[in-house]
Amino acid sequence: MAGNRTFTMIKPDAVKNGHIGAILEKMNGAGFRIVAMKYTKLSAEKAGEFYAVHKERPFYGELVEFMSSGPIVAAILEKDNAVADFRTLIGATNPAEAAPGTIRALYATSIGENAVHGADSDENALIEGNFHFAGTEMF
Ligand code: FUP
Repeated sequence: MAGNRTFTMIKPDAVKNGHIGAILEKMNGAGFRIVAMKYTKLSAEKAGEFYAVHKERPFYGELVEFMSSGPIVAAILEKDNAVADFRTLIGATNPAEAAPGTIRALYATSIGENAVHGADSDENALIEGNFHFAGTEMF
């Protein structure tokens, strides 16, 4: 059975470009409830740890540099079928391929600076949520 929580980050490009409010509105409008949220910044070390699964990929260095380049919004969101529905809402990794109206189609600038993160499985949603919010009160 699909779980009801996912994990997201509004990435440094979208924060810098002033899209936090619009993106949160899209999430709320699609029926996601905020369980936990914070405005924070990843160190290069923490960003590297978060994306460790991509360590061998050619874009890893740039990804870590970008994700630690400025503040982000990290959040745990709740909705039926959260992981799959959220990935539909954000659109394809490459904004050029993202469906019209999706968050990445609207706000991402490139495949590397693609506005938002969405967990890709229930298991990773839990791991990533704990990465940012272990010990934090959830609502
Ligand atoms: P997604 O699950 O859609 O976030 O995509 P991936 O897990 O495949 O990639 C994670 C992040 O790596 C992307 F958000 C951006 C970066 N990336 C690149 O910079 N270049 C690529 O070719 C693929 C991913």
